[in-house]
Amino acid sequence: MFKRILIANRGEIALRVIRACKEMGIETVAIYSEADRGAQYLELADEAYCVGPARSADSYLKVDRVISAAEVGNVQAIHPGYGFLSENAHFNEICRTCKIDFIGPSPEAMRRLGDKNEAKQIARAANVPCVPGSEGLITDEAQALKIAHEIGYPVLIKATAGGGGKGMRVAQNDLTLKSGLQQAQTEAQAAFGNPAVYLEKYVEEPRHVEVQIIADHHGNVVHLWERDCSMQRRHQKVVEESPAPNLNPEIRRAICEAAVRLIREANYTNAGTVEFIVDKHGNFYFIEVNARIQVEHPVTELVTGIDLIKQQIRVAAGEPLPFRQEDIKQTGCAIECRINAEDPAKNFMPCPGKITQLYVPGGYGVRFDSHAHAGYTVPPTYDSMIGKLLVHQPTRELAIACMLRALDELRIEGIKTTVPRLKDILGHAAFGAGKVDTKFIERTWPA
Ligand code: MV4
Repeated sequence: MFKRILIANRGEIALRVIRACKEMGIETVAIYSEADRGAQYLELADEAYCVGPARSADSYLKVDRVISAAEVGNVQAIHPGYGFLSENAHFNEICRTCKIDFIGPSPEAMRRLGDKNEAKQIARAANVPCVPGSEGLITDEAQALKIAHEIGYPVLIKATAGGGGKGMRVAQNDLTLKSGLQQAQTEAQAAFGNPAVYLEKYVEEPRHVEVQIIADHHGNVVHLWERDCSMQRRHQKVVEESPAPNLNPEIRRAICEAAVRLIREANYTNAGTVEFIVDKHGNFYFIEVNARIQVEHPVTELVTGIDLIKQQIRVAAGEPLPFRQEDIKQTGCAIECRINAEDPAKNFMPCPGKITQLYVPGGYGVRFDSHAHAGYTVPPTYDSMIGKLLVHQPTRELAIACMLRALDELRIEGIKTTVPRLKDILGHAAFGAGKVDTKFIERTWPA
């Protein structure tokens, strides 16, 4: 087992990993930028190194500086968290070269699944349903038009190097397909250095259901059931929950088993999430794999009772998973609300600033994962999430009531937050009825 781990991240996920390490008797090395100097969570690490100025590109994304901190800190492994370098196969390779264990998949698996078109080929090989569309990449306009006529409009143009909704365009007819292709390829080249795109039938108002997976180095691959992440706004998740409400048990089992087949086919190890969309008829389609731990991982921890960060560390250290598929039960209902420093009255414009008062809710079944504290200044440089409020109760009705009580108890003074909108969502009849789809928020509260 590792003696010392560097956390190549910041904020609540850095604190989450530090906590897991401390409970495992593993020392921790944290890194921080000038913008995070003085943040209280850094004091919980055994050592902390400044890796540069506020701008991510000059600090958290600087591979040479992160590796230098790992060398100076004399660590055996690095936990990348989510975002930043967590899905950077080049960084993953550099860790391998420097004989520092990367707590995540191999560079090869990360690269294979990071190419969305290649990930679809792997899905097909694993007999996992994919959205009808182009067999591979689009090479010319005529081919695109032919496929669009076969599958029918609307179609989605997707960048193979994209993901998370980046580099996607909807085309309703031949004209917008031609212009959309041009724009998508130009954008993809600029954003990802790879213009390649593929086509899919556009599934209207889908639900977004993802399956948590963990795989060790001994051939064991298990799923930890699903999360429904349909409550999104501009591709940013707002509320996540498990189980997915109103999901037919046969579909639940089929989706989870398909995720396991795909991860096995991809020779993927450690924690990962297989993302699907589900249409209104209950058909599910593979979309992409997130080759990292995700913001919403605590939702799964609550319904399964498994500490995912500790399991990641154990898998990276070569240990076999301590459980089999039949041991993993989905118990009760967990809901997560992301708390962002944004102003709902100003179209969710980020509003960083100093938190003067923070009153954290508690009580039966309440968890608050956050690095924030009274006196903490939310920096403008990074994404606006300051914490996650979670509840876990025997039923969804009890979970919603508990979340509404906890949201009412949560006090964050000095900055604007998304708490008022979260109360609107959790209190909405459609949400209570589990009638959730990815357009719900934008449809119910148009910008
Ligand atoms: C789709 C889709 C509908 N049809 N693909 C791609 C990125 C991933 N995170 C979600 N993506 C989607 N892919 C097809 N063929 C719907 C989504 C999607 C979505 C799309 C637009 C706006 C918000 C969305 C939220 C979840 C899923």
